[in-house]
Amino acid sequence: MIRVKLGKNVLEANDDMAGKLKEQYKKHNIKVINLIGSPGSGKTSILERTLPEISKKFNVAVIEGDILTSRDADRIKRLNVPAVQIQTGGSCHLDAGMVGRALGKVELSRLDLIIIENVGNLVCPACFDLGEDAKVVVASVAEGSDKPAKYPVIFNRAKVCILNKMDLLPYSNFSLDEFYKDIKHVNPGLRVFEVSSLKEQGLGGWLEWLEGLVADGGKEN
Ligand SMILES: Nc1nc2c(ncn2[C@@H]2O[C@H](COP(=O)(O)OP(=O)(O)OP(=O)(O)O)[C@@H](O)[C@H]2O)c(=O)[nH]1
Ligand SMILES: [Mg+2]
Repeated sequence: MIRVKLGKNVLEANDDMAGKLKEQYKKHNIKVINLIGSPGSGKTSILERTLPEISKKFNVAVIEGDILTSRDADRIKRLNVPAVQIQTGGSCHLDAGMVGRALGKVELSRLDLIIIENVGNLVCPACFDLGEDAKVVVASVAEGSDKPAKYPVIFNRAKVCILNKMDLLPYSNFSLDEFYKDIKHVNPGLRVFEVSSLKEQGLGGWLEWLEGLVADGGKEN
């Protein structure tokens, strides 16, 4: 009983803070993506393919969430894209307070888009609003096709799913039929883009969707 109450209070406090973040994003006309997926599903690899393209049209910054290390932020900075690393020190998700503090380290007035790469986890990040315009869930062929059925909350709350590592399809028992059947059940409106970030394949639809989101109110160069 007490555990339920505490959980509710934590989420309510987070929602209050997320509301403040939303106001900040709106004031500066910035679109925000919350990228969520299992460890190793390819979130940073997708960013490494996405950022060089989206940066041609829009000013982007990345907020990276990890338990330890700044390795993902270092990968993003190599692309000359501003990146702030949040080290949660153990927490399995980012919360709105952490993101609020990270925002102090980016130049909001010149940005059109912030992409937040959440801590690798399909469970907790789904419940913590970061004030984003869209949650994007990254699944991968290597994880198996049953993930939408087993982790329905994130697949339900996401606007887009990137199914990564499609190059591994011939070498795995991943069933596209099962994957899409479960998605239809959990979130029939979910847009799915099948990609291989390794082989740079299938990224066009995703980039088009992202550019469309930012152009809808962005400060185009
Ligand atoms: N075969 C294949 N491997 C990929 C693909 N995308 C990423 N990888 C590999 O998967 C591994 C994990 O990729 P990351 O991009 O670091 O994954 P991540 O989701 O950011 O991982 P965390 O931040 O630790 O949660 C790396 O070895 C990548 O090279 C892909 O499309 N195909
Ligand atoms: Mg990563």
